[in-house]
Amino acid sequence: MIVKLQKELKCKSKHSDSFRSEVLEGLSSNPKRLASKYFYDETGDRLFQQIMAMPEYYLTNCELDIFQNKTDELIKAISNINESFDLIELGAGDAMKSSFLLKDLVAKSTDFTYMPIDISGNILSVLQENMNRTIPELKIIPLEGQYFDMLDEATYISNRKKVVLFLGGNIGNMDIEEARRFCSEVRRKLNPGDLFLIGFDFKKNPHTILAAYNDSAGITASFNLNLLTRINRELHADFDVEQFQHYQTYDPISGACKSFLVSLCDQKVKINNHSIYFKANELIDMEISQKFSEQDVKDLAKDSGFHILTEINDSKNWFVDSIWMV
Ligand code: AVI
Repeated sequence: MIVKLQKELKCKSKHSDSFRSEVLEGLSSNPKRLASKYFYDETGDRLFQQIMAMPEYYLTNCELDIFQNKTDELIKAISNINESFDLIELGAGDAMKSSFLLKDLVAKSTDFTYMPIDISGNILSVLQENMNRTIPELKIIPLEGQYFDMLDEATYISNRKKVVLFLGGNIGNMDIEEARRFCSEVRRKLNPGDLFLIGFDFKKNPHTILAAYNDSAGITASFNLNLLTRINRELHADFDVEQFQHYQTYDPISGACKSFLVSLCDQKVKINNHSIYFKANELIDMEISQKFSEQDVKDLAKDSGFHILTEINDSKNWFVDSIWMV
C-alpha cells in the first residue's frame, strides 16, 4: 500500500494552484523563468528515461558503477548505524540504482525498511511491483508526496535511525544557495547518528558536460519544450511550441550548466486570461544542472551542519556519492 498525505484532494488542488502561480510569476519576471521541477508530467517522465539511456548522458552510468560495483563500500558506510534503520530515498523513481544496494542488504539479512518517496504515485506503484517480484523479502513502505512532508511522515511511522538517499545529481537542479537551504532542512529532520547519502556530478571536461545536455537527437530540447505543452494543457495556454528553441550553456568556472528556451519571434502567449509578451530572442531560464568541485561538496556539508563520513567515487572520478553524518 502506498502512504499518501491525508486530505489528498486538497493537496492536489493546492499543487495545481501553486503550478499556476509559479508559472505566472516566473513568466512575469525579468529574465523570464520556469521551474524545472515541473518538467515531470507523464511525457516528461518518459523523456527523462530516454535522457538517462542516451550515450552522452554519462551521469547514469557513473552512479550505476558505484551502486553496482562498490556496494560493499556503501554497506560498510551504512553499517556505522549499528542498529535497525529506515532507508529513505528522496525522488526514488524506479529505484534502478538503489535496487543493487537493497538486494545486498536483504541478502545480508539486514534489519531495515525501504521507504521510497516520490511525487508520482504511478512510478511508486511500478517500483513496488518490481520490488515484490525481484526482492520479495524486502520490507517496503512507499510514500507519495513532497520530500519534506514525507520525511515527516516517515518519522511519524517509525522512530528508527534513518539513512536518507538523494541520488542522480538531483542536488544540481538547485542553485548553491537553494542547495544549502535544502541540505540544512534535511539536517533539521535528522537525529545524531543518521546518515545522508547524496550524489554530486563533478566539474570535468566542459565538452563532456555540454554534450550530455545538448544531445544531437534533441531529446533534452524536447524535455524542455514539453513544459510549454504541459502549460498549454493544464493552464489553458496557447504557446506555439514551434516558436521556441532550446539553448544550452555550461560555464566551467562556476560549474553552472543551464538550459534556456529562446523565443524565435515577437509573440504574445495567453495563459487563461493573462497575456505574456515575448520579444524575438528573449529567453526563458529553464533549468540549472550545477556541477561541483570536491571543495564545493565539503563546503556544502559543513554549511548545512553535517560531517563527511566517507566518499565513494565512480571509476572515472566523474561523480561522487558523499555520505554525511549528523
Ligand atoms: C534530474 N536531474 C539530475 C537531471 C540533470 O542532469 O540535471 C535533469 C536533466 N535535465 C536535462 N537532462 C537531464
